[in-house]
Amino acid sequence: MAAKIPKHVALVKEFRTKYGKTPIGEVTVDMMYGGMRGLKGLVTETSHLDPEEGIEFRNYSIPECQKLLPKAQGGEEPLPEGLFWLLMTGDVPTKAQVDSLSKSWAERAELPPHVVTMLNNFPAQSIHPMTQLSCAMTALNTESKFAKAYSQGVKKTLYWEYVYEDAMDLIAKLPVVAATIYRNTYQDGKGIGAIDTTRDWTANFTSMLGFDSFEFTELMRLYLTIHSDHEGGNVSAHTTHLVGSALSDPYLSFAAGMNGLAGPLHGLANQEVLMFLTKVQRELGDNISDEKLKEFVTKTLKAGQVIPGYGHAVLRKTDPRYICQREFAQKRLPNDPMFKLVSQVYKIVPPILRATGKIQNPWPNVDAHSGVLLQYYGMKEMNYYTVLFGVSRALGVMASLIWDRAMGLPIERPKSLTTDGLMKLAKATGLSAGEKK
Ligand code: CMX
Repeated sequence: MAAKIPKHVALVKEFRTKYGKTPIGEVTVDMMYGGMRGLKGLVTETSHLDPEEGIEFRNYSIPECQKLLPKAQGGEEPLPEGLFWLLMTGDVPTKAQVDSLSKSWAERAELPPHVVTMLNNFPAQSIHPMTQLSCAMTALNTESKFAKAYSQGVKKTLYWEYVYEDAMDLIAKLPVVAATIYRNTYQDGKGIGAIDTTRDWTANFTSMLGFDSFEFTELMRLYLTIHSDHEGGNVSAHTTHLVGSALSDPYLSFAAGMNGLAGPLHGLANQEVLMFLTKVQRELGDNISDEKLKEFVTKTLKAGQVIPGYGHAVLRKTDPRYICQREFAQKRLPNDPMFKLVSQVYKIVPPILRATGKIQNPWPNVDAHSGVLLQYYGMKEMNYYTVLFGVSRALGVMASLIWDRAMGLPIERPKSLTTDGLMKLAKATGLSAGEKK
């Protein structure tokens, strides 16, 4: 990083000097009222989302990452450590480089006592796991090396080094926080065990959760790799970036991003999908006919509800993150009744959504598949699923935050307008209800 950053900063400087005034696309009135959909207004170095091809991590697709990134001994899925290395540097790491990250994260994993006490004092059954996660990550900012260095007047060009240290600590501590939440909420709160510095990040996490099967750990390696980054405009990534631009430390920035991930239109959709599938099973029983499923989906839409796990603001085809989870299921649990239902939903839902004429993307996204895999391996607590998404998302948003500070990006502050001001700018005339005298 220390060698790459000055080169990239120099490249951007030259680019801005020569092309700084070049317009990139346009801003329409619809974009401003429509959640800024399609508006090109952010720089994110770590990944790019193509509407047709899906996510590319530093130009590598998911199948390429599955092939190229180092694996655990005896494993077939990529280690998330390798993905983090790739996001940070743009290089595919060696196994030795990945092992060094595993070791470093294991050594940094210990939580300060006040965070453990806080988590253990929560009435866990009545506070959503995502709320517990957000509170714990906020309280961890006592550990921020960046906040300390900033208060001591560190030079701007060195910010990234302290953000890097915080990012490494945060990623290391996150599975311990997440496993504590799981144990406190769904079990007796005991038995989380100690971190083993010879094991990888995911193996330590699944063992703290209490899931020791090799297959579940492999699933989690894949899961934690593919949920990490989805370029910069999604709610959790954009929020982390925005809050970080005020120089709030990485813990505060990440916690803010997690509050966004907790929304049902974003990360909470993985919980909602399993609830939807469970409701289908409860109401329609086993061996559901296509006709009955169609009726159920149509009824859900008529009631004004979304079909969770379907649709996307950028993607215009089946999410490759859905496809790789489907392939995992086809290989390991082809006869699972819930997987069969997920496959049937995949066949039935897109034509119905397309027929509404208003839904831009009728295809499934990442959240449509993850829950069925988790429940197969015994993790049936749906309210917890978004926490797993959050653990993975840390890899992407922290890598981006380091680059934000390395590039010296300023505080973010786009211009907003009132409708009145916007109408004047658009030279709007001939309006009836909205026209001003
Ligand atoms: N079910 C029902 N209606 C849907 C729909 C779905 N799955 N997806 C989109 N629509 C509706 C929208 O609500 C919108 O309706 P109104 O015009 O009445 O408000 C209309 O179709 C147009 O929406 P769009 O332009 O196709 O989609 P957006 O970019 O506005 O929204 C998303 C994208 C993901 C929020 C939306 O598809 C959705 O709500 N999906 C279900 C929730 C979900 O799976 N979220 C997870 C996304 C991935 C992630 O971030 O984790």
